[in-house]
Amino acid sequence: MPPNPADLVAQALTGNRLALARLLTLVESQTDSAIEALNLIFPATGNAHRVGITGAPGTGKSSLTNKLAQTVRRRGETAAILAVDPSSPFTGGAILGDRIRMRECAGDPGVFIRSMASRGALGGLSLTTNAAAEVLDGVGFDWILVETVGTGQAEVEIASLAHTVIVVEAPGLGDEIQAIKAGILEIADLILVNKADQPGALRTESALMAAFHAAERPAYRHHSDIDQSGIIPPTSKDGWSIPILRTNAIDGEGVDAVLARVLEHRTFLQESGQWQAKETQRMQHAFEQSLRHALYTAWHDALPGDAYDDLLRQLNNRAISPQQLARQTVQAWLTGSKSESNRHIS
Ligand SMILES: Nc1nc2c(ncn2[C@@H]2O[C@H](COP(=O)(O)OP(=O)(O)OP(=O)(O)O)[C@@H](O)[C@H]2O)c(=O)[nH]1
Ligand SMILES: [Mg+2]
Repeated sequence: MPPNPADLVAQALTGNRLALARLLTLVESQTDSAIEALNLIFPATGNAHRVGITGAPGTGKSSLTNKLAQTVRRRGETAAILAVDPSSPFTGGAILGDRIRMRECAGDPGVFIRSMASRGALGGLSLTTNAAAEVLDGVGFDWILVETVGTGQAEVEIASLAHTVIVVEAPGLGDEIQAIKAGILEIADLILVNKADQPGALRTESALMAAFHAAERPAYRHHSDIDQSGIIPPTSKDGWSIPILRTNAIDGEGVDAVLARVLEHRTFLQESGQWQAKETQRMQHAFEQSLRHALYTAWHDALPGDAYDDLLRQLNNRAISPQQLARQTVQAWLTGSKSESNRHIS
């Protein structure tokens, strides 16, 4: 028998981890029960700090996330980790690997780890990831750490559901320039040069700094931009100075400093009003995505038998363009539902 959403939510809210796992599976399904569950948990949300951790494959995102969760635990707070898209072709079989790398957190009830295979999910990555984050927020986790592999659309979507985005770079992958090209740095609130113990870490750091400053401040940069120590101040984003930090995710060196900066970023967002703006934006995004999905489903479900095939046939015959067909379809639908509601009134 399918689980009752209200029971699952009630059990998950008491800290029942099995119920939480089942609730997450339910909300990923985007069924009516999923919507009911999300609606029940929604009033309890809005307290977690959502942190996106993204970067090229193999830069150390999972190892860092694990260390960050431990640092959070030492503050007496709880963390939920969402490892998104571990089924990516770039990281085949990574679920097992992630479990192993995150085993240091295993057995700690203050850390919850969930892998999400989002590929092919209806409405894309952000709809299901946001739903899962809502549940984890609602059941009371202080931190939600979302790991995504930065290989395409995913890392841009992460910016829409995280308060703070950490971009992880590492030496020796030759992707510094690629990352910059792909625009991944544009979404960064913090940049980490991980694997600081490896040769080339300093070079990666300078390459990042140089690229950053070349992009933002062209040739007319003044000497006063360079402070006493000769270090170029980090680039800013809406008034926030983006720090570039070195970390070692194996022994945890530098991770305390990362969390300190993330906390500073939280304060910055709250004091500047951007925290609330991000919340509003995220909810609007979720609403609009859900609305598109609901409208499409309602329209599609109301179609008689082979009406959809007829539409496709018109396209195949080039009798009508896809754009015009969409317009006419909506107009016909609206007219149809108007006359239907009139019928109810009369
Ligand atoms: N030397 C060194 N190795 C590291 C460091 N951080 C991670 N590694 C190693 O790098 C490899 C990849 O680490 P992961 O944490 O799985 O990296 P990831 O970015 O999550 O990888 P994907 O999820 O597959 O994209 C593992 O073998 C780690 O042990 C570091 O700071 N120093
Ligand atoms: Mg990983």
